[in-house]
Amino acid sequence: MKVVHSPLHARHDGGVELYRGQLVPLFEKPERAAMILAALEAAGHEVTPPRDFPESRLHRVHDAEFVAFLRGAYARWIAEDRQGHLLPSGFPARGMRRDHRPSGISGMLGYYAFDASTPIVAGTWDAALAAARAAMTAAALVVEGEAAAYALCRPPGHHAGRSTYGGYCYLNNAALAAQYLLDEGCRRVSVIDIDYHHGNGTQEIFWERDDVQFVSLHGTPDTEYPWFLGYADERGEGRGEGHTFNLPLPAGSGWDTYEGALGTALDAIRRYAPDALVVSLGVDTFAADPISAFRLDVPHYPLIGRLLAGLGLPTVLVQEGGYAVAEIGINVAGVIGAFATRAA
Ligand code: Q9C
Ligand code: ZN
Repeated sequence: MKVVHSPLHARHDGGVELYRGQLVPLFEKPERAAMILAALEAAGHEVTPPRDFPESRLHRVHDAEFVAFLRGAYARWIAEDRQGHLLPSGFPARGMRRDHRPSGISGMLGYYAFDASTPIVAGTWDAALAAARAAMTAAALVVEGEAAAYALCRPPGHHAGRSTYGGYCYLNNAALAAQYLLDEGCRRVSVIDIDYHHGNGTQEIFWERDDVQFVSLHGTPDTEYPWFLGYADERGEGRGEGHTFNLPLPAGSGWDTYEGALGTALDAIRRYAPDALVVSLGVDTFAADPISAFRLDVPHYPLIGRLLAGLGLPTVLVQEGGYAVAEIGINVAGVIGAFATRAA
């Protein structure tokens, strides 16, 4: 399978996150992409760089002022004489104003961010843009006739909304890929999100749309990040009603529970009958993941790849989470290798 990847991801490095009361080095680190790339190259997959795209492609999914904020945030921060990484320290909660965007950088951070685990450092914009381009390039390859393509995105994207960032995500790579497929001729696209965490950003972006189905399998937000979206009673609104489908599972779930839920998700996609599929591929469902609590093991990832390929759809796979760095390569390569074999 063609793998789209840019070394620019490595510019997003050196950040810290607020985790259980401590500032700790970001779990979402450059070694993740290096391990995935090494495993895919060893398995013989062809690696290709992202293409360039006009900025207007980003605005199909994201608010233009939000994109401009992300691009300029670090320079603003330095200009206001602050140092190091940008992390927000205050948010507009219930009873406060959400309609006014403060002009100072600290207020702006709280306005656009929804957590304190997503730092902006000097190279964050370059890396986020390269990841978005990788996802759109993988979509372009599928439009041009590839059965499937994989975008090795870092930073990930599924928590980023139309004008919000968080959960290690800045631009929503999977949403950009789905929108690209629609803009280039697909009538309906399904997004299946199998990252451990609910893809709140992708859900929000397509909430009122009937040309995108969003199906997600994840740790229940009642105890798991991102806590405030991803419940089973969220089903979309307006034209989008019935096109969002959440399958929250208890922390501690193993393969038996997971396989059943994945089957239910795949049945829903078959009923929607899309022209193409986007997979938000997180492997933080792995038992040894340091921030997640499902119990999947190495042999389960090829099974997931086979089941996804069994839909028989043109497919763009987009990397999301996965923080057990030692096994991230073998687990991603397990999905991609099995998918490529089954789809061929
Ligand atoms: N106690 C992705 O996998 N911190 N993002 C969670 C839990 C943020 C995960 C803290 C986790 C974000 C793409
Ligand atoms: Zn995740």
